[in-house]
Amino acid sequence: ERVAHLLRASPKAELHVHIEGTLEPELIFALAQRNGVSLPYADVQALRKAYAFSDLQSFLDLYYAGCDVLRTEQDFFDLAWAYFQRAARDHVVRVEPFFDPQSHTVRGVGFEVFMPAFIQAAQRAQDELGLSVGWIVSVLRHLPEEDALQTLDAAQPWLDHLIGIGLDSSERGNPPEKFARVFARAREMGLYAVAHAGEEGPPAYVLGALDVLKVERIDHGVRASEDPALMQRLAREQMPLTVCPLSNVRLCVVPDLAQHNLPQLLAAGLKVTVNSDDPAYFGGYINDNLTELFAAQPALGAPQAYALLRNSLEASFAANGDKALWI
Ligand code: ES4
Ligand code: ZN
Repeated sequence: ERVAHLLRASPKAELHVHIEGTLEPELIFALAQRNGVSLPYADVQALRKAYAFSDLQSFLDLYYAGCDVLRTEQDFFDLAWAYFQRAARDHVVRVEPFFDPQSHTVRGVGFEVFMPAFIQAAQRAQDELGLSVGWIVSVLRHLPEEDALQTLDAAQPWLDHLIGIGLDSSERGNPPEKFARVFARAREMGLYAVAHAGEEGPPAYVLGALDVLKVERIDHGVRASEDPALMQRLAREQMPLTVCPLSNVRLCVVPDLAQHNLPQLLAAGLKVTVNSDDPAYFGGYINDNLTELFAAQPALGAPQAYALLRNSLEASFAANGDKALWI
């Protein structure tokens, strides 16, 4: 209980959250009404009931369908501002949200619609909530590399407002190597690099993200525990892992929180962080992820709580001066 309070009340960074994954069913219905979009669900409860996933793809199908109600600059502002207010309540001081441009450009909604909204919401978060924001433009790995290169081109005018490049969507069959050119160009543009790897995919995908994409964080990475040599390397390099416990349970990556391998990853000396991924779909924001995990795992106590919170701030891409303020 004492540790749970420490976890909830302490300043922390959220390093793995998809802004489209913070779209709550209530907002889906409100935006559908505002935009004259019809939904194949009777009400909010019916939609929530559909959030029963068997794997990553079964989730992604609903996640991309949910995006369809996002049409105007106001929609994207409302989405991001609602999330920032929610994050501030969990004492998040720094957030590095992903956004998936291709889930919008495919519907004819371009950077000129969502970027001004994201920039304004971030500015307001800084001014009114003291919440620091760094946007990560994420490309969809189930689509061709050429599409990702075009997405990077479209992002170029907004570079001042971006901190990194990410890689998400269907992992199996879409190894990191497919995006070598995209990540090389993003690096030339001055972006930090992260990639989802070792969520559903094998440890080899974590290696590919490190060696070919040259990422500075691994998103998920929980399957690294299947490869002892990789574990030793991740520990030696202090490579941050942005682990999302409730996501892993909801997507059947692990059977339940009690069997999550996060304590073993921490004990092996890896730089682990706890994050919320798609909180509107997975049943909890960052403090829910922390407190539910600790409640389910007797091996987690105050030392682990302190390590996870400090890791989150250290692994952020915030300027060193900002980090010095928090750590
Ligand atoms: C995602 Cl949990 C997860 N994995 C991969 N791609 C994603 N995009 C949004 N959530
Ligand atoms: Zn994710």
